[in-house]
Amino acid sequence: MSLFTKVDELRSEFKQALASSPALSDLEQIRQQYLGRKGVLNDLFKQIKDVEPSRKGEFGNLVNQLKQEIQDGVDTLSSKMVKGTEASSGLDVSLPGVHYQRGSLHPIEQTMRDMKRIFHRLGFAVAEGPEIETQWHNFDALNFPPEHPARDMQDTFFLNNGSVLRTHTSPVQIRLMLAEQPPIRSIMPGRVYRNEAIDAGHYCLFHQIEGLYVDENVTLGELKATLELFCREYFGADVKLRFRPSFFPFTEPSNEVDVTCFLCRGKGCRVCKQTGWLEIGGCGMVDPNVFRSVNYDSEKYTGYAFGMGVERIAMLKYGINDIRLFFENDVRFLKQF
Ligand code: FA5
Repeated sequence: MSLFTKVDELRSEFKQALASSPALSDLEQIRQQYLGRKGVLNDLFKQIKDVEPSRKGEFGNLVNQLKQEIQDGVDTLSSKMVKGTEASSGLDVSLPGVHYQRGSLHPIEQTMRDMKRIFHRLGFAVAEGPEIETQWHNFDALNFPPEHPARDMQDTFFLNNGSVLRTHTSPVQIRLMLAEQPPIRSIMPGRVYRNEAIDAGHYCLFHQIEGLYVDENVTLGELKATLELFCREYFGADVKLRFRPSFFPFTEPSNEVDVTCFLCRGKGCRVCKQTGWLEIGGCGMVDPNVFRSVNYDSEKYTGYAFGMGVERIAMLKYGINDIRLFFENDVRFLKQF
């Protein structure tokens, strides 16, 4: 290959090297490879002695021209890259500052706080209990018979040592009554777990707020009045409540509490399955068997209890039609609260 062809070849090699988006450190290597003391251009200059005398001048000019092209190419690209680095690392002090987004409370935490605030005004203290519970607190002391379906593996997460992830906040009632004597007027907020199929209205973990009032002569009327007051405060004065007869082993009589559907305002729609009502929780008068398991005198004391699903209440309040949104933590959802 003639030395003249070699110059052309080096030029196109260099252009390819520049076009391959080298990093800043690679660019320095390219400069050394071509322009360094032991670089290819110095080699070419040394070979000028092998060119026939009449073309020595022409060859020298060609190599000098290539040297300049290489110098310019490396300089231009490296200055572009340095500028880019400065901008991305915020070195340009004339640019406006970066604004950080501030976090906010999760809608479930907000709902719990709003609910607690209302119950606080109604005279309720706050108590808490563990999320890993003994079967005695979660079931036996609450009058669940041994063969009750809620104890089934299908509904309850069992741990290897025989404890359970609490399936409701009602075991905190037991802990509270074992620790204190009546009168008791307390709410018990917390996370609960159920081994159930997940859908728009059900999740395997959710939050409840339990309520318990025990004293002499506590009546079902007081229970209804308390829940009505709470719902009016929380949902607004026009909300309607419905108490449906139901069954819980730990209350007698027992009711399920429904409020008017947030979407159709009671007319009937897809969300409320055309009933106009949505269930928010269960309630009832404490069963005397529960008083017996905590050594309370069931002849002397009566009491009411309720347990509400916090996610369901938040869904009603904010018109959310899928419980899973609370657990996905998509910022586009969370920042609306
Ligand atoms: C109970 O858990 C009773 N411990 C409530 C109670 C307390 C009754 C005190 C009487 C006295 P229930 O299984 O119905 O009841 O659950 C109560 C509320 O939790 C439901 O009304 C609903 O709002 C919510 N809930 C139940 N299962 C789920 C679930 N898988 N996902 C989200 N919320 C749920």
